[in-house]
This record gives sequence, C-alpha cells and structure tokens, in this order.
Amino acid sequence: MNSIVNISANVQHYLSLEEKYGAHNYHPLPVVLNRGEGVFLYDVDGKRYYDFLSGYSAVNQGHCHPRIIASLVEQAQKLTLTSRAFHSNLLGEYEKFITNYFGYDKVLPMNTGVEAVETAIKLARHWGYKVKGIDQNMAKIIVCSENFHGRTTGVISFSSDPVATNDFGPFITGYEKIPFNDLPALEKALQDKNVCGFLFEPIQGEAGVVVPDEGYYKGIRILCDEYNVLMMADEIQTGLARTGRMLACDHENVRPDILILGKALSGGVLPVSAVLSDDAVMMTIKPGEHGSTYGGNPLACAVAITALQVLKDENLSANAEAMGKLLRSELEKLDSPFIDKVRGRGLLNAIVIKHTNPDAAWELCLALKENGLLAKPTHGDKIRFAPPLVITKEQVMECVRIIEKSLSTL
Ligand code: IF1
Repeated sequence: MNSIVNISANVQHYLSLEEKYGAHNYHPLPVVLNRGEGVFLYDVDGKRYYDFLSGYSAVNQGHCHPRIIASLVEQAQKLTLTSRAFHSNLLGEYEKFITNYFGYDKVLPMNTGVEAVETAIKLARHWGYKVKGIDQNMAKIIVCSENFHGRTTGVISFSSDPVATNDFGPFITGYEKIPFNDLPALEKALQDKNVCGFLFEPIQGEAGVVVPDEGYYKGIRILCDEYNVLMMADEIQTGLARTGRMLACDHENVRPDILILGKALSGGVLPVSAVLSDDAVMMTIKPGEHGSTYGGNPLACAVAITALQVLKDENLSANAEAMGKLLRSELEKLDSPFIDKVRGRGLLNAIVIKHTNPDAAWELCLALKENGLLAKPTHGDKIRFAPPLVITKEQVMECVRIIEKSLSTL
C-alpha cells in the first residue's frame, strides 16, 4: 500500500533495519523522523511536517517543550530512580502538586496508560469488596463496546476489537459491555449489586473520535451515585487540555470517582501515568498490595510537574477549544465529496472518509505526508486530526490548505 510514495535510500535504510530486527506489530506510515519541535516533526532527509497525531495525544505541549526538557535534563543529573523501597524528595512534592491540581485526596503513580487502567480496576475491585461489601471474586466492572483502554491481556479481555483479542485468550472475567453513550443501558447494567465500577472514555478515541450526547457525563454521575458505583474516567487521551477543557468531564462539570491520566502527563518525554481518587477508594490499598519499579520515580515527578504547569501557563485548553472550532469549521467549508463527517471536540478530531476505494484513508495519509502533514487512519475510514495544542491560527489555516490539496489527489 506504499505504492504512490517515493522513499529515499536514506529512509529505506531505516525501514529495512526495523523490517529485519523489529517485531512487526505496527504498520507505520513510510516516514522516518529524527527531530521534533512544537507542532513540527522533521525526517532524516530534513523535510518538515505538521504533526497531526501528537503521539496519540501524548505531545499536547508540543514536541521537546523547552521547559519540560529542562526539567528532565536537570533531574536526570541528580537522581532518576530510588524505587518505592525508599522515599525521594520529589514524590511527595509531586503528589501534593497533582492532587491539588485536579482536586483529589490522593494519587497512585504509575508509568504507562494501561498500567494506570489496570491499577484503577484493582482499586475499584478492592473498594467493591472492602467498602461496598461485594462477595469475594464477584466484583463486576461495566465497560463500553468499541472501547480502547490499552493492550494488556487483562484490559483486552473487555475489548470489542477482534484484532486486539484474537489468539490472545484466555481472558479474565468480571466485565460487562454496554453500548457507549447509552444511559438506559448503563442503568440496566447497574441493577446488578456486584457492579463496583463503570469504566469509560469520555470520547472514544480509537473508535474514531466518537463524541457522546450532551448530558452523558452528568447522567453517568447521577446513576453511579444512585447505585453506589465508582465512575472511572479514562482521560488518558481526552485529558490534559486535549478537548478544550483540562479534562473532558469538565465539559459537563462532572467529577469522576477515579481519574485515569497518562500520555501528555509527561509532555511526550517519558511514560508517566497516574490514578487519582479520594481516600475512601485509595486507602483500600495497603502496603505491598500494588506497585511498580518505576512508578513515581523522581525523574517522572519532575517532568510531570512541569508538563502540568505548562498546560496552565500557556492556556492550552483555551487554545485547543478555539483552534479545534476553527479546524472543524474550515474542514466543513471544504465541502469535499470525500469527507463524510468531521467530528471532535477541542483538538481531538477525526474525519470520516467516503470513497469507493477501501484504502482511500491510507492513500490520503500518504498524500498528506508528501504535502508536509502527518496523520494516520484509525479503523479503516477515519483519520484522526490531533495536532499539539500549541498550534496557531495561521498554522491551522496552512494545514487546511494541505488537507484540501491532498484530498484532490483522491
Ligand atoms: C497503541 C489506540 C489511541 C488510550 C486510552 C489507555 C491507553 C490508550 C483512552 C493505554 C492508548 C494509544 C496506544 C497506541 C495507540 C494509541 C491509541 F489507537 F491504540 F487506541 F490513542 F487511540 N486509554 N492509546 O488511548 O495507554 O498503555 O498505550 O500508554 O497501542 O497502538 P498506553
């Protein structure tokens, strides 16, 4: 499917190395990058691209943000890891900073997003047994079909995607799937007294940026209160200013019981994730019951404090809101016969391609690459448009021109 791209010998060298020595667990666009700065990525031939994927929303602050890199370099020369067998001078400072920042009693620091999701599941189950009084091994978590919460065998146990689950069984139990954006289905599922939590993405990213109806988050909050179930928001992709508010749940002023963060928590510099909740939930975990070698390491603490501060100092939620509105309205104005839908919130957007050629979305991404913009299809006909939140009006307008020019090649 790379037929229409010209690949330099230099690029081919890198592709061949990965082909020969790396697992083939991805099918990347044929581009080899060696530098990032703000909204831009540069390839090994020196060509510049607009980044419209942002590391799947891990680079909200822009590539290699100078303040975040400075924190990384400074801390890297002092102390990078103590393990949790000992205390460090940064963990408590970070825990105070992030819990005040989001308004929760406590945080459990982890590394990757899926580790934070697994941690949230263990917390919800612990609370279910020790506080709600669910019988041993009977705790159930409600999830949404078409979800994406990560790729461990535990989390793919409740995936709807056969590509993510085929030949990876057997799976763990204790889950029930309901349709996303369906409050009656949630209320029905909550009749089961063994339910300890409802785990959801405020906007389903991998499913193609599916935005729920207005009132969905408020409805979840009311039902979880009524049935004494933990509202567990996976804001790993939608959080940290991406959708035009600090958290996607803020669009309806709703406070989840368990808040799950990752990706841009480090500004794309190293894996940092976190689970936040109040004492009633967090204090059900006792010493030795959960942990991780790198969880809460001082390097991650230093980077995350700065990454969070940058979001506020640079008003990135407001910029995401404004630039997202501009991007969607300009894409609508193109009135392209190949764009079936434009959808999203803030700078988490996607277009749905309409074309007889099943590879049209991929071909369009190859054309976009030739024209200086990097994006990738998700689930065949959808292309996510999610640039770093530091993008300016002029840059959005230039990107719309690139998209318009590329669409004409379809
Ligand atoms: C891949 C998708 C996005 C996430 C949400 C947890 C995680 C993710 C809402 C796990 C991670 C990444 C994983 C990456 C591609 C990307 C992705 F396409 F897979 F689904 F963004 F939409 N919750 N999403 O989006 O976090 O363990 O990866 O740090 O696996 O290809 P992680």
